Parts: sequence; C-alpha cells; structure tokens
Amino acid sequence: MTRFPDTIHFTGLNTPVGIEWSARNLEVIGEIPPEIDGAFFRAVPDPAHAPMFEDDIALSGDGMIGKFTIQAGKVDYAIRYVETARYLAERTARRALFGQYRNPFTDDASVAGQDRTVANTTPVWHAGRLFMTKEDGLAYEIDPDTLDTRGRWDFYGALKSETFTAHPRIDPETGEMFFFGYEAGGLCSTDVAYAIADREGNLVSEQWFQQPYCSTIHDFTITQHYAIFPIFPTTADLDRLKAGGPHWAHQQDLESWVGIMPRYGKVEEMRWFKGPRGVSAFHFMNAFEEGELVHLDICLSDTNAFGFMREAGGIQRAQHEIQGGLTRWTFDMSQPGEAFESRVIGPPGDMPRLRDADQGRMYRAGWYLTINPQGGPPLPGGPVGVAFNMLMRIEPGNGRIDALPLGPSMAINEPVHVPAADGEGWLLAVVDQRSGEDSFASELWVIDAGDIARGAVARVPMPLPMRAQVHGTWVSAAELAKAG
Ligand code: V55
Ligand code: FE
Repeated sequence: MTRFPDTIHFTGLNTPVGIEWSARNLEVIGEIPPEIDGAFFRAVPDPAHAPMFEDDIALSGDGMIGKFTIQAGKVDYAIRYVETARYLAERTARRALFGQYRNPFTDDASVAGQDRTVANTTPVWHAGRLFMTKEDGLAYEIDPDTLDTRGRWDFYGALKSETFTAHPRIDPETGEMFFFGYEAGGLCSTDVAYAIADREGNLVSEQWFQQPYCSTIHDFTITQHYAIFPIFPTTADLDRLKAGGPHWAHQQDLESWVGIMPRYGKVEEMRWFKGPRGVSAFHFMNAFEEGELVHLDICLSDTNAFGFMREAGGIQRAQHEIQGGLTRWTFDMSQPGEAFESRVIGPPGDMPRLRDADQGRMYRAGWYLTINPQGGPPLPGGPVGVAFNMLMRIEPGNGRIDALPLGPSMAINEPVHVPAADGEGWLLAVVDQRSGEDSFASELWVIDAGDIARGAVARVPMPLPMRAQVHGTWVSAAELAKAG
C-alpha cells in the first residue's frame, strides 16, 4: 500500500502528520502563570509509512514524542519520532515492513524476529530519565533535551521481562517505580513480571506470576501496601495469530479477575478476586486504603471500548451503545473469599488524571474526559476513533462533579496536571477544533485544575496540525535538572 487507508484510523484527528518540527516562543493568548515551569511530554502515534494492510489501526502508529517547554510564560514546542528498531528499518526501506497490530506472523520476511514495538503510548519520567513506552516491548530512552532516541531500556541488562507497561506507578514518598510487563515470556504467554525500580532507577525486584488467561493488562495500580492487577476478558491466542488474525478478541462471557498482593511481598501472596463477566477498563484513576479496605477507582465499561477488539470477539455494538462509569471496587482484605463490592461514583469516561502526590492515597479530586451528550457529534480521532469533548473534575468523597464542555466540533486530549504552591494547580491539554472538511487547528490550553468550568486561562495556537495524542506527562524544571 502506498497511500494511507480512508478509514477512521487515518482520517479526522488521526490524519497522519509525519513532520518532525520545532518552534520557539509560540503566540500566547492570555497569561501563563509563571509557576508553570517545566515540560509537558506527549506520546503521539503517527505512522511514518502507509501500512501494509488496509485494516491497520491507530494503535500501530510510530511513536512520536512531543514536548511543550514552558518557562516564564513562554512556550516552545518540538516533536520527533522515537527511533525504534522498527522505525529505523522502515525508514531505510522507505515503506512499511511490519504488518498487523501485534502480529509478527504478518510481517515482511526481512524483519523476522525484530523488535516490533512503536513506543507510542506514554512518556514516563523516572530517576532523571525519560522513556517512551508501549506495552508490547521494552521502553525506549529519550534525551529529554533534544528528544534524540538513546535506545531500548533494560535496566542495565537486569530486566528479564520482554515487555514494560505503558502505565508504571511512582510512589510520591519513596520515589520508587512499580511496574509490570505482561506476555513477559513471549507472545501470548500468561507470564506477568512484577518489578520495582528504586528512586535511583535501579531494578531491585522482579518476580513473575501467571495470570488466569492471556489478557491485555493495560494499567495497574498501587496503594501504600498493595499492588493491584486487573484481568479483563480480552484475550490473545497464538493459533489465531499464526493464522494472520488479530491479537486481541474480547470475550463477553468470560469472568474478570483482580489480583492483589503486598507491594513488597511475594507473588505467591497474590489474592484473586472474581469480577463481573465481559467488563473492561483500560485506565485506573487511583487506589487507596481505608483500614482493611482497598478502594480501586476505574473507568469501567460493560464491554471493550475498542471496536476492533469487540469485533474479533463477535460482539456487535456501536461505540455510543457502550455503558459504563467511573466505578469504585472495594476489597475487604480482612475477609476470605473472592467477592468484592462495586458502585458507580461518576459518569462514563476515560483518561483519568491525578495529582502525582495523591498516587496510592486517599484523594480529594481527580480529572477525566468524557463525551458530552449535548455536545453534538464527537470529532473522529484518537485510539478508539471518537474524540472526547468534555473535561470533568470529580470529588469522589462527596460526589461533586464539575465540567468543562467544549463547543461543537471540538476535542480535548488527555491533560497533564501541574502542581502549584496554593490551590489545586493547573491542567495542560491540547484542544482541537475542526477548521475545514478534513482539517483541524489545535491549541494548548492552560486550565485552573480547581475551577475547570472557567475554561482556559491561557491558550497557545499551534502553527501546524497535531495528530491525536495518547498519554502525556509533566516534568517540572527541577526534575528536568536531574537528567542524566
Ligand atoms: C492502548 C493504547 C495502545 C495500545 C494498547 O489506550 C492499548 C490503550 C497507543 O497504543 O497499543
Ligand atoms: Fe493507557
């Protein structure tokens, strides 16, 4: 294929951009609070070459890392490809060599056995290092200053897992990074590696356990004493892959599971709780303890949010028919058994954000994105093909919800949170607006995290199109100064 397919994965806000660029001192409308001092890194999948297959998906796009540098009210932007082994091989060949999403049996013979990850999901900052991550491979280290790719990161050769999650969790007090890799021992294996890196970035623990079936473990979370692994019934199958089929198929009739173990304990101490059938959650807001209770707040839906994972499982359901909500699962660790409590604490949505300091602790407020039922048809774009158009702030303790609905033909990407000396701090997010039949203009918005309904306090119009982002991360100037 020499041109991009005319599908949702390559049109709208998913239209490939493919331009590495940088600009300094962008126009700022309004005033950026001077306490916002650091970098907002963004993971943007953007396929450099037209795919081998017409039915390729947005999740396969080569990782680009974007960086807003914000200092003294001034804003710079830069974006570069992550130079993965895959990107470099295809750049040399000037065409796609890797086939279907997470199916190496569909690749060009010339790249057999090569690392397939596109490192396109989350920028991660830990112990003075910046990484780009995707759950199907190891992280790639990035120079936070130049955005040059330094190479695959295996903790000085210590990590045994073949994969590293796009959702590690960092304890705000200890500075440790808790993480995992699934399919750790190879394609479709049920091996899960659970690991800890200390605040200096050294791997101090790696233990493997078996999950009940080979599921996509996209996110996990920690509390002050526990590590929590969700197992939702979207499964992989090696024979299906060998036949050229999709990596994932959602199984509506299969049970979900939650594994909880002491975070410094042994994997043999894992307790398995049995959850509802057919449900799915990609992202967790937070988890925390209240005495012997463990609360887990997740963006739950009654089936998988990705159309291609539903279809592979024979589930015919339109995107707007999916039900769900921000849901609190509560586990009583003092009681035996597999049961737990469930209650909905907020509207449906995804891309939850938290203050870094609240990770694993009781929290006052969190933020996430949703589709405003009154907002008109959502813009096409993003991983599932439908862009969010409303920001929400929720106080789970009392149910208070604030919203920032966007105008028609607008979309909002996942924000990052920037702490402030007083108040709740700031949110930074890229907001897109349709500017023509298939063209879009984007702006960086600065939003008061404690008063989102007020809208942007400052906006930065972007001079070039911005493809839909997945996750982002904020790194303060003080942290950036620790870069090695
Ligand atoms: C997600 C994103 C991915 C992926 C699997 O947001 C799951 C969920 C951007 O890549 O490969
Ligand atoms: Fe994610």
